[in-house]
Amino acid sequence: MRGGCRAAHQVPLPTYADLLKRGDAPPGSSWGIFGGGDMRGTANFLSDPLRTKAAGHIRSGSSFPLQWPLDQPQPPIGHRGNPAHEFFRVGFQHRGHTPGGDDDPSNPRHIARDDVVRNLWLQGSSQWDGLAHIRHPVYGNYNGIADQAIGPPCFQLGVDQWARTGLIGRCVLADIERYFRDVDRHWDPFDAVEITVGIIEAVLAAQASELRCGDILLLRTGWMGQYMSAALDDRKPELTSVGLEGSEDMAAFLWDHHISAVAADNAAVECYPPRDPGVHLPLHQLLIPLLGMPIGEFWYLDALAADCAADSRYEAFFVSVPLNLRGGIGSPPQAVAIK
Ligand code: UVW
Repeated sequence: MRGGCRAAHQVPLPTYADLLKRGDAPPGSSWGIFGGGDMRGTANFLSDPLRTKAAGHIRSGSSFPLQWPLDQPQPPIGHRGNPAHEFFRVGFQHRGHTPGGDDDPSNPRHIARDDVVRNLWLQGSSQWDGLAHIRHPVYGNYNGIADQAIGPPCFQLGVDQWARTGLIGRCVLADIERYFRDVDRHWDPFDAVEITVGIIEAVLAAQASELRCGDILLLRTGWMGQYMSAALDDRKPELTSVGLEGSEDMAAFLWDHHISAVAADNAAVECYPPRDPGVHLPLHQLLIPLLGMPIGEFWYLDALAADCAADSRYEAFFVSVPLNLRGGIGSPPQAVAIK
């Protein structure tokens, strides 16, 4: 039990080992711990005192946006498509506007433009996976929320639950790619190799980084940088990726450090494809529906990582304001780290 979490919740939190013994809720779940009707999960660690303390990490004021453009990666990975951004001239009539104004710049009624993004897959680019993204095959959705409550007309368990306060706190970057380069060990982000708890601990120790209650853990694998630096014709959208081990050990590490969210620059945070082809996205199953932990994918971490390596400070103030989209399954992170 860490002090910051006691301050936020007043009661000691159970360990992951305790959670695995639960008889009143699915084993390994945090259901009920943040309240019976809770739909925010581990984002509840991000309390007012924690945000205030996190702001103390701003020293230089340098800011690092953490997402790629909405239409990247290109080509899109898996079944997700390309967004189409369309622009419109808007003609003003006496009582309002009408779309479809002509392109004549001298027409005094046509001073406005609108735009629309069609086919925007909220899981296609840098994103948060919301808590409705994954249902556990046995136990269902986080906190026992019924399937019928997801999407219209109830719109429960959406990213709008996080938009109300934002996801704001302290982030810690674990630069795994740099660690492997520094110790001269082979590292190819396209290998389906599992990152174990031991590897994360070694990276954090090499950086002299410590995790605290409520931290947003950012994992840089180098996957997106490698994908995006290849020539367009050479990019292979069938996914193989280094990533976190999909195990209870990993879930225990994240829960017992009271991590509020975990995000990476790869496609699934976890290793893909999974070791056991019969279990799809095993870490997603342990984190999203059982623990209620936000997962961020396809993030842009390279500029932040370069700055952290330059000043040996791997912690920053972190602000993310997901879309206020009722019931949204995912959202661009709209995230920035400020050092
Ligand atoms: C994959 O598609 C691999 O992961 P997610 O559904 O979380 O985006």
